Amino acid sequence: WEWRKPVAASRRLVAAMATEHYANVTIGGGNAAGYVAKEFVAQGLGRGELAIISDEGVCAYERPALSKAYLAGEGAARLPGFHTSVGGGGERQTPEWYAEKGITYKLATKVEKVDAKTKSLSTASGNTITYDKLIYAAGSRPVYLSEFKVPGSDLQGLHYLRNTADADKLVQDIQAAKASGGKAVLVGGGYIAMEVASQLANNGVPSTIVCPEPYLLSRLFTPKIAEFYEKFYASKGVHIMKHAKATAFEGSGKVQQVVVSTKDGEQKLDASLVIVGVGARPNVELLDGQVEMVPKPVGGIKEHVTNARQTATQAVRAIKGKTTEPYDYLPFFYSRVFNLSWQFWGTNENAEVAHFGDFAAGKFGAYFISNGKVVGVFLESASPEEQSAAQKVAREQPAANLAELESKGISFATSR
Ligand code: NAD
Ligand code: ISD
Repeated sequence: WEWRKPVAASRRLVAAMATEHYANVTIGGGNAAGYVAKEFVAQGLGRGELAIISDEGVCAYERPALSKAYLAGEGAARLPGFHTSVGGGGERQTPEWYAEKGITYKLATKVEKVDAKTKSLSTASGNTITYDKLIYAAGSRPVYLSEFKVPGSDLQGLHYLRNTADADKLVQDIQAAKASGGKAVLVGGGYIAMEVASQLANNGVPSTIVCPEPYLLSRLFTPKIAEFYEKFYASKGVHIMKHAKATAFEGSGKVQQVVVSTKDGEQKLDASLVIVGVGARPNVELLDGQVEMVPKPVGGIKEHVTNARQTATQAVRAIKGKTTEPYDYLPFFYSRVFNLSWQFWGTNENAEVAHFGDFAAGKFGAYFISNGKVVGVFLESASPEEQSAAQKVAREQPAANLAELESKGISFATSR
């Protein structure tokens, strides 16, 4: 027995050393984490009172840049330029910023288990961390085509885009395609496909969007709005295949061709790189069975970059006892492609649409009406004043009818 004692004692010592405690812990190092830190600092934070645990290798950054300015070729955005909270008009929170504020930022650290009852979590490297308050901000991951067993979906040259590591690999392949005259295929007809296709065109790489729906971004655009963007993309040399599905990827080791099936049959597209944007899944498994979730198939917590920023602020205010108000969020979406820029506030669910403006000149919009009220507004190429007026309309939901909205156009919002 004698020889065992020191071993047991040293095990206890190691266990004691590996357990850390923080008043506040944030799991996830995405947009929300950066804004959590910002709000804690604004509300007053003692040294050592906050730890952020992230499996990414860099401190929180403005994720929207990855499908936009990060891919721009010359003058592209790079860290530390777009660390949070520059997108929300705040300071650039570099690693030094967190150190100065006394915030522990654990990079490249994967949380493997959370026990909400005992308020503790364990990391892949075997450390245990306990907390008083936990902010769960683990974000999403891409939907992978391997989940659907699409043949060839494990070939090199297939890209997903969620973090800087993904974006760096994509930039390398874009540069290689540029140098060798390669072509790209985009699988999916949503945000990633549209934003990345515009950057490929800016880089001089020809591309084809393989869109399963009858028109682009069909969960938000109307057919008339989509038509404008589709014509614009065509004028920039982006080919769009609709009602089309990528059914296989071919090549030896690296992708060379994409098999696409449409209602007219099957064809093969040459591709030296493929970008897959077929949706995202929330990373909620760590809390499975421990908290209430949005029912499936949506699952998890609805997320958008503005929502991530605002929920972060709300969570910190609630922790600090500064608010008991329920969270009030007006859904907002936006995109920037080529020299275009659109915004949408509110909802488009089960709504009738009043289009307005000059589609030929590229300055237009749409009101979405449900039960006699304006519930959503879409604008392309709008001034900041027009944008604030549209946002106010979507929030206040005034009564209106289609004919009035079509004839008044943007002045319905700006003259209120
Ligand atoms: P998305 O939901 O915008 O588009 C998904 C597209 O993939 C749709 O056309 C869909 O029909 C298609 N699709 C779905 N399953 C498929 C399958 N098995 N095979 C082929 N196509 C399939 O998703 P995304 O473009 O991948 O973007 C992912 C997420 O990234 C978005 O949900 C959003 O949160 C975020 N994002 C947002 C912006 C923005 O707001 N401007 C920009 C980039 C990314
Ligand atoms: O507006 C955006 C954008 O461009 C994104 O990539 O929201 C997303 C965020 O990253 C949230 O997913």
